[in-house]
Amino acid sequence: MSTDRVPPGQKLTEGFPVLHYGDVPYYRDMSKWDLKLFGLVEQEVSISYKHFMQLPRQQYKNDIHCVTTWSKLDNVWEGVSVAAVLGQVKLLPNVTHVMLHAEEGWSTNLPLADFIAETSFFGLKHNGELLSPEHGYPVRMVVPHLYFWKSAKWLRGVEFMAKDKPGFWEVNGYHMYGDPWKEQRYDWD
Ligand SMILES: Nc1nc2c(c(=O)[nH]1)N[C@H]1C(S)=C(S)[C@@H](COP(=O)(O)O)O[C@H]1N2
Ligand SMILES: [Mo]
Repeated sequence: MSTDRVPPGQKLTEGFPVLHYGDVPYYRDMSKWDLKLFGLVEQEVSISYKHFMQLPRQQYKNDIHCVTTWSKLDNVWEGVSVAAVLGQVKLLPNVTHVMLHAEEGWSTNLPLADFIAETSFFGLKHNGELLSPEHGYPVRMVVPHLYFWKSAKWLRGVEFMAKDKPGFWEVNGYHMYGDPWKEQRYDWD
């Protein structure tokens, strides 16, 4: 049994539900895509699609937990480490939190320590397949130790900040941190 891997209030699913606010972006011209690293950095950086695809990749295996109570075990991913991306930029010493910025102004916040955890990464493939448009193509964040809403699909920017600030769902009552093992679903949990 895998109950020790399923946080309280969660149920296992075999499928891969699609959940988001707004429209799925369909890209035609990847030369227009970039990932911006900005905020409290020595110099802002824009990583092109071509450059991002040349960064070293690793395999990751994890379990994911959505706040709407589904969990999915044993996901295999291919992705770029946070260390490889941070190698492109110099952070100022006062950075404590990051805001992940996705297409259409969607965002989510997390502490720097959780962003740079060895288990967090920039996902490109899931279970052997390129991410589908619905699941975040071309690049989504994956932060498996927090509820899955912190794993921004269609990532376009990482903002480095000196204090915490609520992102899109957090403004609407979702928890600022979102630890599934403590059931931090909403800000009153
Ligand atoms: N850009 C963006 N990323 C997002 C969301 C969103 O609305 N927009 N929803 C989040 C939520 S609530 C969940 S549960 C997961 C769902 O990812 P999936 O559709 O690949 O299962 O994406 C997260 N990332
Ligand atoms: Mo979610």
